Amino acid sequence: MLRYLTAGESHGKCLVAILEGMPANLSIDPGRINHELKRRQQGYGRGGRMMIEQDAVQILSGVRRGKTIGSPIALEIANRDFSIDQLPAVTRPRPGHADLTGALKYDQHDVRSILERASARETAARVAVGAVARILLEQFEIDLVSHVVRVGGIDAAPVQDLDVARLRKKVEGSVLRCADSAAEKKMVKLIDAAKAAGDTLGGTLEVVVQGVPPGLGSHVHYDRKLDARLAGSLMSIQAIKAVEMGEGVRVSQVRGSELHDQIFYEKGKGFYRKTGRAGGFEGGMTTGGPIVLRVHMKPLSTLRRPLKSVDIKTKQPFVATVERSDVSAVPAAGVIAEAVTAFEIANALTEKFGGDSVGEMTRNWKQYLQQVKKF
Ligand code: EPS
Repeated sequence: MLRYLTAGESHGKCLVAILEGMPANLSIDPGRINHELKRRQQGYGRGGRMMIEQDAVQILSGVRRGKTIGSPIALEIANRDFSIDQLPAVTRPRPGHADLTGALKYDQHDVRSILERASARETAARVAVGAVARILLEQFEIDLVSHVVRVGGIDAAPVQDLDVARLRKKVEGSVLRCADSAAEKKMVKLIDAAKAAGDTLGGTLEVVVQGVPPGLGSHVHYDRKLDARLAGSLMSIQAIKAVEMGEGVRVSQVRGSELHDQIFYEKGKGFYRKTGRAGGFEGGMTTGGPIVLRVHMKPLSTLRRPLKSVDIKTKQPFVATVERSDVSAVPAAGVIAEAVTAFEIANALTEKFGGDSVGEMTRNWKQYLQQVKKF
């Protein structure tokens, strides 16, 4: 079983993560982790902070001569903007942020003590963990990518081809990680307009995973259902308000005959489906088909346009002051969603195939694929 913890504040010294349960003998290239960290820093609509930070990982433990040894892996990412002790106290909570509720709960009269940890900066640590999980997934021929399907009110044309390598080619060079270049141009304009108005924008992203064998997760108990674990993890990403799998919320609008993916069989090919409306899950287990997750992000809550709030010290209403912030971070949320998805799938793989060494896992994986093929 895999587990991890993160620590660190947005303007603290660094972010750290401890990842426990990774099998031994996995080659870890720090460059691979840094590649993911860099992807998270990109995307049209980000603010001044991303010009300051150049996220890079230090592996502090758990890796010897480039390979995991089964012990906890400690990862550190330094903050260039390490200024937490110099920054002024904050008494003006932003609607939509953790500010007010966190201050009430932890009895903090300087909201900075809340917002520093609530900040989405923490996701750099999660992306580092996800990058290690991804390296494990690669051993088992599992690949994944995210792409943006909506910013504000603008929708991209639905993607028909779910091949991850082809989708990656389409979105990786794009400023919004969007496969529909005409829609992307409109999204960029919308972000510019929101920026000019001192406002912010949310959006929707999709994560597509391919190569996952059938039977990860389990129907037998609520806390072993992989779709539920994934939904919880994705929902825990800052600013995410809804998560869908496959047809998602549309399942409540159609008849069963229009929804369920019918089952076919061919000798040599085995069991297969012609549709993927379940999003890759039945009974909380992977079906073996592509996993499609749709994640909805609210507009960021740090905006220059005044929203009504009350100073916690004076109890007087105030009008927000100008603050450095992103306008939109939907592409970054996609990279973070990939990371938490990679972690959950890697965790389910270690549960199914054993998590002590890569060799042991590989043997069990190959035998299981044979079992499924012969079934
Ligand atoms: C964030 C506010 C901004 C973002 C930050 C998340 O930071 P700052 O207050 O320093 O300008 O840039 O995101 C990151 C630092 C990051 O690495 O993603 C917030 O309030 O959540």
